[in-house]
Amino acid sequence: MSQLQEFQDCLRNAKRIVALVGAGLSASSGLPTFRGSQGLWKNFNMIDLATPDAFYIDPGLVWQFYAWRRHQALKAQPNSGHYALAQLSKQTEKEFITITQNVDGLLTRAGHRKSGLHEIHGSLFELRCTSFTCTYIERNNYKDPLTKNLSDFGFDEDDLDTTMETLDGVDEPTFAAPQALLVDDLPKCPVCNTLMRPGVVWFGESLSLRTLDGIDGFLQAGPVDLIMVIGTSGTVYPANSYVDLVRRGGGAVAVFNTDIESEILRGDVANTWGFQGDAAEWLPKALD
Ligand code: BJW
Ligand code: ZN
Repeated sequence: MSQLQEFQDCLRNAKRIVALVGAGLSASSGLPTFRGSQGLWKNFNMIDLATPDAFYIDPGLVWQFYAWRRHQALKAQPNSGHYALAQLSKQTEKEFITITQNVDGLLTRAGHRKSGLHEIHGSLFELRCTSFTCTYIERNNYKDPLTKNLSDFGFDEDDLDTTMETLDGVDEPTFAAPQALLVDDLPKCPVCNTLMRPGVVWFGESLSLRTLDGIDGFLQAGPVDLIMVIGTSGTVYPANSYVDLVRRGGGAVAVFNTDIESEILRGDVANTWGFQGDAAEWLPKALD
């Protein structure tokens, strides 16, 4: 039996399924990943910008980066991988959740069932007040640009010099030269006029307890038969911990990644499959 047939057999019989999703799922929608050869923004390592320290030191730089990311995400379209997961989320005979590390909103736009979608690193379209005494949160804010001064991303979008070549030759956008912005140029809380921040989870920050509880609730309700690990390097905790958790409980693991040299697949592990290539191409085939 081929790997794909084995996987599809497992999927057919599986009652409880988890998809763990990372940036690779949105790569073919034109959104760059974080790590690896295509994971670097021009002049900036984006991992350095995804920290509370970076925001504290230069909120203008970090806000331009996230304004640019929001703009890219809004321009992007969900791909067939997003749609395949959205379809699975609507199958009533399966219990299925997606744990996505992506903040781009593309699974929601593909029609993924809301109750089974856990955005553990937050959303580009959520804004939070930075005042310790104010709890103001704005959800589903799709305004673009957010402020007058967050409209210029420092490059001409049509200028191909500001793009990188992806593996399949499609030009990928890069965040280029930011301008110096003051706090007054950035989004302010409508309640207390304090600086707002992107509603994403940066390194060293706690994840939303509500989101974690939702995931734990599913994991504790019964053994998971299958976890699909899609387009993630699996380097970030706690997202990566779910794979071992499912495996220890006897669940099967299927990895969809362009780079299949993953720890998860080391050794001859039973009920573990690796599908190398674009997740957007594999998922519709595999979940068919
Ligand atoms: C394709 C493809 C295609 C390409 N098809 N595949 C030591 C010091 C300090 C902290 C720590 C430490 N050790 C551990 C920690 C904890 C830390 C952590 O994990 N650090 C590690 C890096 C070591 N974690 C945290 O700080 C987390 N908080 C925390 O632990 O709090 C304590 C706590 C835990 C639990 C409960 C309560 C409290 C927070 C982590 C937040 C991560 N935030 C970011 C930014 C989000 C906002 C934004 O988007 O800007 O999340 S960082 C970044 O990495 C982003 C991503 O979601 C995340 C994961 O990246 P992902 O998605 O895997 O992308 P890549 O680029 O890494 O991989 C892409 C993959 O796709 C590759 O494998 C490609 O091959 C593949 N690919 N094209 C299929 N077409
Ligand atoms: Zn406020």
